[in-house]
Amino acid sequence: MSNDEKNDIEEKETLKRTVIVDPVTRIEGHLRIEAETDSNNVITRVSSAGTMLRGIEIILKDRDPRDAWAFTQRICGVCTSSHALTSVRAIEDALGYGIPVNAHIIRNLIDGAQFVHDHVVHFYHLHALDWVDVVSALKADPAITAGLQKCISPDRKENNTPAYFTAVKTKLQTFVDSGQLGIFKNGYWGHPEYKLPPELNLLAFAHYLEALVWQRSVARLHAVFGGKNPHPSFAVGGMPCAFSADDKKVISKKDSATRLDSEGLALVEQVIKEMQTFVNQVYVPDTLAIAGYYKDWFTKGEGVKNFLTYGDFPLTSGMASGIDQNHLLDKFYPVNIDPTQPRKLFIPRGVILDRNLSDVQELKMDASDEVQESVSSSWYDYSAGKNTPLHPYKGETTPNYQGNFGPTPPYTHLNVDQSYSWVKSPRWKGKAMEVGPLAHVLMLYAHHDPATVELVNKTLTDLKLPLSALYSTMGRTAARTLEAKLLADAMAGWFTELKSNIAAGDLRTHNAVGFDPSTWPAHAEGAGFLEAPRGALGHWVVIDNGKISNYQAVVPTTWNAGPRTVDPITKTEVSGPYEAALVGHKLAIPDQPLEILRTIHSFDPCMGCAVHLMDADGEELIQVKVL
Ligand code: NFE
Ligand code: MG
Repeated sequence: MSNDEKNDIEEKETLKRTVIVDPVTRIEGHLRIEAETDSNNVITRVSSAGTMLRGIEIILKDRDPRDAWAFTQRICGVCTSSHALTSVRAIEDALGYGIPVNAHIIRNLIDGAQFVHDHVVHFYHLHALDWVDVVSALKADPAITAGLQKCISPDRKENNTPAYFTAVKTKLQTFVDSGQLGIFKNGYWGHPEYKLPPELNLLAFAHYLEALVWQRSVARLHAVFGGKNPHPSFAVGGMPCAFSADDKKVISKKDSATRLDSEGLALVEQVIKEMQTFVNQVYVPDTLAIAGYYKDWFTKGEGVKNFLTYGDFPLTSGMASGIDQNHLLDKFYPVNIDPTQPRKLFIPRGVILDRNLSDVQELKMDASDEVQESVSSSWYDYSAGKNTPLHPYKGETTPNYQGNFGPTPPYTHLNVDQSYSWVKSPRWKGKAMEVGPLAHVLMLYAHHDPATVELVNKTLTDLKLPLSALYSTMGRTAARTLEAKLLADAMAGWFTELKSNIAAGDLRTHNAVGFDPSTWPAHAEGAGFLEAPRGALGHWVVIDNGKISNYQAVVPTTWNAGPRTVDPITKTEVSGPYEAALVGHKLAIPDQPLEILRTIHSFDPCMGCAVHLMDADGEELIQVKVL
């Protein structure tokens, strides 16, 4: 090798660097990404680290299981209903409660509303600014913007005039002129990777503002059924709301003192329509328009190629009225991949391995060798040893930061070859799994759900893309949009079912039978499941002598953000979905790692959910350094 060549290599070595994004903003909680790059600024290895610790699982020990939902709900204020619903299902599974058919429907409506609300907020307020250059919108022609909206959303009759977009532009100009960009301050405005024309940037900014108003309005569905939002109320055994079939009829005491009447139901119907209108006329067209300018993002950011769903939204059509004793978990919801058989869950349960949609694997939540959590790269200990993953029934939550290579702050790097995160690493049979909207849409597609197949195929045809385009950053983002539409439409159907049940005289929303702890077994175990907006959520509970003896929540963002593990058979490194998705990204400007944000945001992280633990003494454990 000549000296020149040697110098060249040495120079390239010095150009290698680790790009650190800490904290990743426009997410919930604290996430740090350490991305190692080569001399061409291409990412070669990534470490995803949750840098925050909280403590719900420990707090639940020795409590009454009927109260668990209220505690677990405080894991997160973003998925405001998800943990509560998963928790009541876990307790119902453990104790063998059936719930009324109407309670299924109300839960579906609350959960569905959570999805549609959360997805719109994520798209406009958390993720869009990775694609939309707000400052460029100042160059837009309002008349062309109005024409653009008429073109991509012809059904929209309001907010579509040049005057409207002039007013939006003035608002933005005033904001910028004030010198206080506020929440827009740290954007990489002017970055060459922003590709939208100014008019599309202005249109998206207008919808950013509209979505703020819309999300407040549609949150009312939760308040009607659950008393408030965030954190609507739930109950083991059903739902804590009672119906009145006829407003004028005197309700007997046994039916309940507080009741939901025709006015409340009319409001629910109105909210579902508001959801469908905004999704159909704004969210879907905006996603397609923006995606059309970023087609290269349909070929990068894939991740681990494996997808997992627990399934959700029990389908009640055809169920006898009254109490449904058969809703409990695995035993009654086996994987159902025969498209000729009616599904029992709107989103089916299963595992897709290596993109293979024609061979969905069965998943059992209570099988000890399927779902497991590893702490081999996390700041915890397990009594059987750090490298022995545990099924959640046997799960342990023993933080150990200093003994597990947590660096003393202030630090510049984590010990990424040792332990480097507060997030555990959930695995299915040792494999990393992506959960979330893309997993949902793929699972529906694999089950030949007619609405999904039609919507996905039409979207891909419009964008002139193959099915494989879904396995990407933009595919993940588009899947989120499409499932918001699928769910808003499904909600309208579920609401019709609820109304006809009420009209037929079935007013039951709660099953009090079995509520007395003296009737419970001395030992019981149960698993609750749900699809949250960010993916598969499971709670596992062990009840001994009427009290919780172990409680483990394995959360969507834990699946996606968890750190590396070692494959038990091949002994090779298994990256988590965030880590795998970022490898191969080329950073146009390493100091402005917009590409990292695009892919990480496409998963919609919620680190509060992912690390639901806390330091019992409330002491500062890590000082987060913004680099
Ligand atoms: Ni904190 Fe959550 C959702 C749950 S996330 S937002 O969706 O469960 O991992
Ligand atoms: Mg947990």
